[in-house]
Amino acid sequence: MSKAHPGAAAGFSRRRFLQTATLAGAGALLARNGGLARAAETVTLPFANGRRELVRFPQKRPLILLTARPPQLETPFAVFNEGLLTPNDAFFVRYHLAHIPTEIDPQTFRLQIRGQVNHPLTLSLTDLRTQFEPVEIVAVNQCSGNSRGFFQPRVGGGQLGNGAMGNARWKGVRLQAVLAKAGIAAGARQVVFNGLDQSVLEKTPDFLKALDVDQARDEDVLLAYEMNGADLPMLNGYPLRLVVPGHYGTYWVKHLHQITVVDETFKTFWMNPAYLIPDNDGACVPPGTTPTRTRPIGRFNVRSFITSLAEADVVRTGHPITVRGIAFDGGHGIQEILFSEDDGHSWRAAELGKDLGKYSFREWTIPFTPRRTGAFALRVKATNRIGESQPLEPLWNPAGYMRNVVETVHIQAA
Ligand SMILES: Nc1nc2c(c(=O)[nH]1)N[C@H]1C(S)=C(S)[C@@H](COP(=O)(O)O)O[C@H]1N2
Ligand SMILES: [Mo]
Repeated sequence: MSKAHPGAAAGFSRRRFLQTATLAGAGALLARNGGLARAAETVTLPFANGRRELVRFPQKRPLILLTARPPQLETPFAVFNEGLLTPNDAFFVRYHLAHIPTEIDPQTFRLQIRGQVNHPLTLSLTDLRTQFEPVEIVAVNQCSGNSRGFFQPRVGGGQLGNGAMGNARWKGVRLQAVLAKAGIAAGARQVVFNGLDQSVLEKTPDFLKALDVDQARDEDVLLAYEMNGADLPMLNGYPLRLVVPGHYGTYWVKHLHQITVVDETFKTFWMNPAYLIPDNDGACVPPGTTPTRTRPIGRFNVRSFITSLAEADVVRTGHPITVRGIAFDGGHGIQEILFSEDDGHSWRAAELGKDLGKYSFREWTIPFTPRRTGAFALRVKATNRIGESQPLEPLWNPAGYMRNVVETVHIQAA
């Protein structure tokens, strides 16, 4: 754990020191099961068994604990009202396998590109930074199971509130450019991505994800080494992760160290049976039933949230306020936000805020004056540029993926 002594090597960069130091800390912390730095606080997500501890992991502020091994942490929802970019220390964390890296030496780290390519490559982080054009893109990362805890009837899996999402400015190089340098051989079908994390039990399959070659060649898919202007936090994939804008987080492989081009549709547990959705428009089936046809999960559906008011907040009657929130979709961009102060009976158009790109959270605001005392059910509904919107009633599927019902926040005016 202490193989790197910051003082030992001349010219050791401060960044390297900080990274190494933090990761050593992470290792110690994560190894001591139950020895996590516990904040005294808990939060209660608004569904049965929603009580959660707030826990501080390395490089993170206190986040909502779902599981400690592997780390699964949710962003407290109030963070989404602080700004359009989710700070690195507040960004959610999702892992499938318990053996996660806690220390990675950026000097010896290598990314391998192999398989059905004309020139297999082995690239250092410096190679990536110097041989390819740097690209930045603001994009939402969201877990397929974000908001699963709200499913009725309840479904198995991590009972998440709405905090398994985040928006960041990712910097890296185009996967397209790296694949072009390696030269994809004729007949190649898919590109498979492997991260450094491993399962503890032999029978748990390694976390491998695949994209079709065409998708992998999309100019927006990045190999990212920075997030919001800093190195990726360890728990978000240091030193390199895949960024697949508009697509669910399951494809955003962290600690990415191996890219294999294959001439088949790759079969891995994490592509099938995991992460399959009903093969229809709403990715839904009648509650309690099993889909007959499925397909791999893909792009985000449209979502929108009120961030400036929370459930049970009290506002002053007759006092004008600005209600604010965020919306996003799978990469077409948000066209319109409608706001209702009467539980969806009437709607008004909200004003859209700054456009940080079609994959980003889009801010919206609307003036609201409660003209009477009592309960108000505020709702928000977004539509994207190709006319996709959100259902007024929740759709259901057995894995609890892709929730995107029109959200409601109940407040009181007094
Ligand atoms: N190596 C690795 N990458 C991974 C995963 C994982 O378990 N291992 N989980 C994926 C899933 S399901 C999600 S939702 C995102 C979460 O990204 P984050 O932890 O940076 O928020 O990482 C993805 N990349
Ligand atoms: Mo996920």
